[in-house]
Amino acid sequence: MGSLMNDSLSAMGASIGVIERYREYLPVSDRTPIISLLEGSTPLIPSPRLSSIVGRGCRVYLKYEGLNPTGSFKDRGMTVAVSKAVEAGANFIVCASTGNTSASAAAYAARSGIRCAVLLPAGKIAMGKLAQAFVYGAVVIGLESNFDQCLQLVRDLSTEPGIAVVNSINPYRLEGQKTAAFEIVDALGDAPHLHLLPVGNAGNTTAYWKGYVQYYGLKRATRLPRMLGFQAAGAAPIYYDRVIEHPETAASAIRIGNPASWQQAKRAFQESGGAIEIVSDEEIFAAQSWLASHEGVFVEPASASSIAGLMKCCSQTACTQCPLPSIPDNATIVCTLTGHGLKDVASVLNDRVKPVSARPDKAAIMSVLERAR
Ligand code: AN7
Repeated sequence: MGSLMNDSLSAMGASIGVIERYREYLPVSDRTPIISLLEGSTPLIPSPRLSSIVGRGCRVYLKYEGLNPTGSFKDRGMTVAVSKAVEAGANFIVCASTGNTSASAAAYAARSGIRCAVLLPAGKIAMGKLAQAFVYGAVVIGLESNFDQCLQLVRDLSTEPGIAVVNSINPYRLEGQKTAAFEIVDALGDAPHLHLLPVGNAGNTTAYWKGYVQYYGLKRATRLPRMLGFQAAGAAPIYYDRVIEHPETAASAIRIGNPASWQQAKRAFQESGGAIEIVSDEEIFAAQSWLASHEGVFVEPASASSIAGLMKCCSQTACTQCPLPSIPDNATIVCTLTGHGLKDVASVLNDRVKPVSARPDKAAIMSVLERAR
């Protein structure tokens, strides 16, 4: 059914999901039921202001993954993982999550008609993501533990018949997520010189690198980017090269102390001539606010870490192994923005953000405008 229906959808100019778009590079066959919400094909938005901050004729682009169906990059991997789970006869998918994976898993489970359970660190999930897990109909289990302990429990569940784990320890997740690298190369005509992204469980770094290497091997790109990852300073196991027992950051999506794809991501940073760095929560929130108010792009805090990182690289305090100075003039730079800002509105609704109260008449409004001019 898939191909006929999708042919006519394409003919009508409708969008297609990542499995249909990149089928030849993904582990699916005619027997795989395609569970899709038409994820992927997200915009690569030029950022003139970041480009001028970097200077030397460099062009900065934002891969805005917040525009996926559930508001994060997780949908790319979930379409493949859930399609393969259904193909294998699973009737329950489970995942541990800092929020976005659970939202995505719950949506794709709903779409496919199988059940979904999500194991979450209680009280540590942004409200938008929690609302998504509930409304898509998942069994939501809050645990008095952190993400890393939730993931261990999910590993323990994986031996149960009928249950499929859809965390990024499931290789189909990374296969789907690598399509973001394909899209970037397809849009730019080549790989960028530098790619920046936030790092939590490190699956996305691993997936991007896999995608870039694959396209390079197929001669779809003439180069490989340097990969530059950013962890929150209080949750930076790869940067410090040790497990963090009690990771802490207000960027709840990347509050992870023992990443599942640690070694693969470390290899990606090394092989690409890139680096793993840290940004403080203050730098993350400043970057989130700057990006929204200067480029009109609202992302969740974790996603702003790639922007915070780029700004840090352009400042005096950049690390000694920063790859930015070694990229050529007129280079292309891509920052992945992993999740939508509306996922976590509490993070911006602080004391600073209060409406100005005014009498409901024109003169009163005009005096407010005059003060803001
Ligand atoms: C917005 O949802 O791990 O380094 O359980 O939600 O591939 O883990 C989320 C991770 C970055 C980190 N930005 O990506 C989960 C989860 C956002 C995220 C990351 C996450 P990885």
